[in-house]
Amino acid sequence: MSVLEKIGSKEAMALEEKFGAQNYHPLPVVLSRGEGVFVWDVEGNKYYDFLSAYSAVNQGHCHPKIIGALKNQAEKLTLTSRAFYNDILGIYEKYMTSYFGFDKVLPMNTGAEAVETAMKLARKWGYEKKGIPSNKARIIVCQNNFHGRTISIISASNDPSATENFGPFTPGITSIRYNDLDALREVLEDNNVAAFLVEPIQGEAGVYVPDEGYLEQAYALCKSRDVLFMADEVQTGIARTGRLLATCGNCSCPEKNCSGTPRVKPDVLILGKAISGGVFPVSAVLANADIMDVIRPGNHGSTFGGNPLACAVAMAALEVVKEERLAENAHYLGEIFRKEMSQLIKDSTLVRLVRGKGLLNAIVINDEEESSTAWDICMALKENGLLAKPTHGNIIRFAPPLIMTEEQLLDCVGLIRKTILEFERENA
Ligand code: IF1
Repeated sequence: MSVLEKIGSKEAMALEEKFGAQNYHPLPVVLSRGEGVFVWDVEGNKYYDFLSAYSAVNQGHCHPKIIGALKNQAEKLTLTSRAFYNDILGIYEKYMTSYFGFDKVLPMNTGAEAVETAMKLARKWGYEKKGIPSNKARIIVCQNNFHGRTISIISASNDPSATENFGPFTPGITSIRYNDLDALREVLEDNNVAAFLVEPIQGEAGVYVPDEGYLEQAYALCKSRDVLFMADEVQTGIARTGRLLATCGNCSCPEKNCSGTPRVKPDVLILGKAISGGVFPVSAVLANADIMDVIRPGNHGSTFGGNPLACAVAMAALEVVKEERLAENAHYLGEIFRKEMSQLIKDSTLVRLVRGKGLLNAIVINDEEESSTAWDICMALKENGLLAKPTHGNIIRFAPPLIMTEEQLLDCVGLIRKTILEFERENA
């Protein structure tokens, strides 16, 4: 069989079962094509993608501008390593720092690598700039966080499935309740705290939006204690929440509905996923010079970090965000989506609440976290032509590509409504 010979769903799943590490439990659908807000399975069935590869495909699948940039660069120079200069990294670094409003950027590949980079940066800054005694630096994180799956990052996790039998863990990481300023104030009493690492909205936890003012007051507390405020916007960034950034720092934001007053300008901004529109692994850590300059040659890096292909793809993907006004669209459609879901809550006993910002939303199902109801509903949604995935047994995340039209969104609302009400009747 030729390596690229077309295979059916059953065979594709069997191959993964037989030859792949079983580190995921995917919905039983085998995708072979994506375009815009749609994906097709190998049998040719068409679906709305309501997950967007966990907010990596904000610009829609296979966006022509991004694919064009990929093809063009791929025919010139894909990778030099950082042993040599090349003609696109400096241009990219200037583009990124101007786009997000920081002095410096450290390019990496995955979100987890960017988070690890930020943690290393914070520790080094803590020792060399804040004067924390050697090996005493602490990083504060929030319970129910998701920052990736490396050993140091899961050392900050309280999710047993992420931590069980992966010890011993990296020391110097303390977890506090999310959205709890008293807990943060208390832990910052320790002068050895170098940084506070936080998701502006906790995605995996179930799209938890903190109280209005939490981020701003947390930022103020950090500044009062000379602690770096590090925003993990791997999932909430790149227009997903209806602003270019959920922290919405004083960046060169294109959106017009912004009040213009920067809510929080992180000391360290962590980006990934949709920086590349889902076309290539690209992540980045941005900070001003007084922080980033603690990193010197030999301290950090990666073979592919900032490679020419990543630079070309990322600049095209970020241009799309501005040109197609994705932040404004996410803001506008998000309001409609939550309003429609609120109506569904009134008409259904199965859906308890809806929460989110922009087009990062979740519905909470009226069942136990350990139940399979959310999964079962996602299976029914799949049969009705919409792909979504539960984050927990009773929470379904809805995150379509930000290029969606109002007509398509309302079509999806209709599919979700139809599926939920049918599911309710069949399981009454
Ligand atoms: C999986 C979750 C989402 C992230 C934030 C860093 C990373 C992620 C806020 C690491 C990655 C992905 C990982 C992916 C599923 C997805 C996910 F369910 F795992 F938690 F989106 F919520 N910070 N999130 O959300 O970035 O190294 O993956 O590039 O591992 O299953 P990465």
